[in-house]
Order: sequence, then structure tokens, then C-alpha cells
Amino acid sequence: MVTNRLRCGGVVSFSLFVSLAVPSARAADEVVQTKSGPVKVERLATLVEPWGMAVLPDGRLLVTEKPGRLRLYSEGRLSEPIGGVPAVAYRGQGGLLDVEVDPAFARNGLVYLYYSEAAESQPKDARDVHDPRTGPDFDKEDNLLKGGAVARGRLDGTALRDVQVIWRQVPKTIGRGHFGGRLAFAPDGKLFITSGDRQRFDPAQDLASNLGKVVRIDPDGSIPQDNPFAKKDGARPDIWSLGHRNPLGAAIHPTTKALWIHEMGPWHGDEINVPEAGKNYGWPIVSNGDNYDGTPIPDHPTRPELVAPLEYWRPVISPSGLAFYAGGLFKDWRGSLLIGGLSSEALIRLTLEGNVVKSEERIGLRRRVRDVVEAPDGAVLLLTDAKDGELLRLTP
Ligand SMILES: [Ca+2]
Ligand SMILES: [Ca+2]
Repeated sequence: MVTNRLRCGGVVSFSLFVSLAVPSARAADEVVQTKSGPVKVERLATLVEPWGMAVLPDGRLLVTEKPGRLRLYSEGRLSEPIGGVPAVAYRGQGGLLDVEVDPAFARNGLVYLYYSEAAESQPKDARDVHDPRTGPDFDKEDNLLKGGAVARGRLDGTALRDVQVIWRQVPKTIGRGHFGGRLAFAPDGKLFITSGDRQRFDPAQDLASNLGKVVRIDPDGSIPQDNPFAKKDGARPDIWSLGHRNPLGAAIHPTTKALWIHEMGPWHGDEINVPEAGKNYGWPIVSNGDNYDGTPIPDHPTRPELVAPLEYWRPVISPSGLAFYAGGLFKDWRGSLLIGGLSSEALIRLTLEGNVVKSEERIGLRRRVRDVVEAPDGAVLLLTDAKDGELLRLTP
């Protein structure tokens, strides 16, 4: 368990935050102190609720804004919104979420978007029912029937062309959050999708639903025949692993090529998992956290047949965005796992030995960090979660 005290022989350090008083027309760069020395934090752009980003082979950056806009950032400029983005159901945790680039983008120009989609036909007089386990932060006015969806399209200049929906959450549900929403391509070309439980709990254990799952599909939306439930009656063939709550981070390990994810716990109990085919990660049967109304959830060790997390947090960090650092700019960070922290307002750096977390460093940024990627030059790019969110560039 990661706590604010000593752990694994490592000291959890909360970085001092220093702002350089440089009089300038643009926002002054900031410097944060880390275990590896001072890190410069530059603001490259301001965006409205940025959520996901992906680097194109030519170095340009695609960035989403949750209200439904996709933009390109390059050479110090943010583009106008890219055309052809599907209509998104922007409300609460929903909207335009992650973006990913096809591994063969140089040849096919394909870009993938995860977003929340309203149902074509809305039920009349439908009302969501407050499940006390979700806690008091519940929007009882949100009665829109919706679900997560993944679309892909060919980036052609300033627009996406031939946009097709290749995957959907089933079933769509009224209201609530927990769309999940991260996309990651495995080296074999399969697309992993993290699908949240829509704050409905039990679907995470139901093989007839793809809520609360990690999903694996081919890039055109078809089902890989080696998926664990591809030939099981009554199970959805797109499921890779089950028992997940709200995974907002996914990345492929650079050496083992395995998928790593993190997921938001309920009241405490954020987790890191390395999802394997067909395995059950426990939600909502077990969690090292508990429900928001204080009712207990048995901890992971009470059910050893459900895969325990590789690491967990009490109190939470609220993880969003995940990247393995493999660049050359931050020499001490090579092989580290970088996690964006929302409530923790930090970039969290974990050092690893195989699949064991050896130490944690919290680099305090005083902003909710929504996504993290490594730039081609080895800088670390972050998105911050706010109406006036930022694209930040971190360099030594
Ligand atoms: Ca779990
Ligand atoms: Ca518990």
C-alpha cells in the first residue's frame, strides 16, 4: 500500500513548488524541485477541459477537449477544432475523452477517439435512481441515456474523414459517470479500451456486458479470435479482463509489452493492474477502498481468486493518464511509470523492478493532472483538468 509515510524503503517526497518571478508578457515558466533535480514547467497552450493527447509520427500533438473538440498542437500553435468529430454527450464525466493514433498512421492516417455518445432514442420520463454507494456527488438531473463509444477516422488536413464507430459500451445507461475511456495499441496491433462501470457496480462482473472491463478489439472493430471469451456462450467476445471500476490510464510496458492500467478506487483503493486475458480484478466484490456512504467493501485479500492489484493507494491519488518513461531527457526517470494525479494535483513517478513498485515520488504541480505522454524529444507533456486547462511541458 502506498501511504504518505515511508514505504518500500523509499521516501515519499512532496516537492517544493517554486515560481520564478520573471516579468514577461507570457506566463512565467515555473520550476518544481524533484528527487532528480529542478524541473522546468512550461505552459504551451490553454485548453477547455483537455482530456487526452497523442503524438503523431511527425511530432505534432493531437489534444482533445471534453466538450467535443479535437485540436492539433505544433510549433507553438494550437489549431482550430478538427472537423468530423462525432457529436459527444458532454456532461459530468462524459464528453470527448481519449485520442489515439494508429500504429500505421504514416500509411493510413487513422485516428481513434473515445467519447460518450447519447442513445439515438431517449426513453421518455426516465429518471436515474440514486445508489447511495455512489455518495452524495450525484447528478439527479442527468437522465440522458448514453454510453462510451470509440470511433476512428482518417486525418485529412483539418478534418477527420470516413468516420466510423468501431465499438460501443453495452448497454447504454441513464446518467452517471465512469466511462473509463483510455485507448492503447498493443505491439501486435490490437486495440485495448478501458471501459468504466458507469457507476452501476455489478455489470463489472457480468460477461454479458462490457461495462467495467478492459476490452480488446481489432482496429476495424472486429473481434480477435484469441480473445478469452470469444467462443463462450452468453459472454461478450470483446472482453479481455473483468472486474474493473473506472480505469482512466492505460499504457504498454516497453519491455514486456504487457498492458498496464490504473483504476480509480471508490473511497480509497486506487489500483494498478496488469490485466491478463480472462482474469477477474475483483470490482465490486472486493476493493481495498470502501463505498462513499461508508459501507465496507471486503478487501482484496479476502478473495484470493480475484487478482489483487499490483499497487494501491489509501488515501487516493485519483489517477488519470499513464505512461512509461523511456526518453533520454530525464535520465533518472527511464523505466519509471508516470501517473497523472487529479485530487493529488501531482505527477506521480513510480520506480519499478519487474512488476514490483519500488518507490514513489509525488511531484506536486498544484493542478489536477488529467493526462501524461512522453514527447519525441523526451520531454514530458501533461494536460491539466480545468475549464482553463493547460498543456504543460516538463524538462530538466
Ligand atoms: Ca481490484
Ligand atoms: Ca475494503
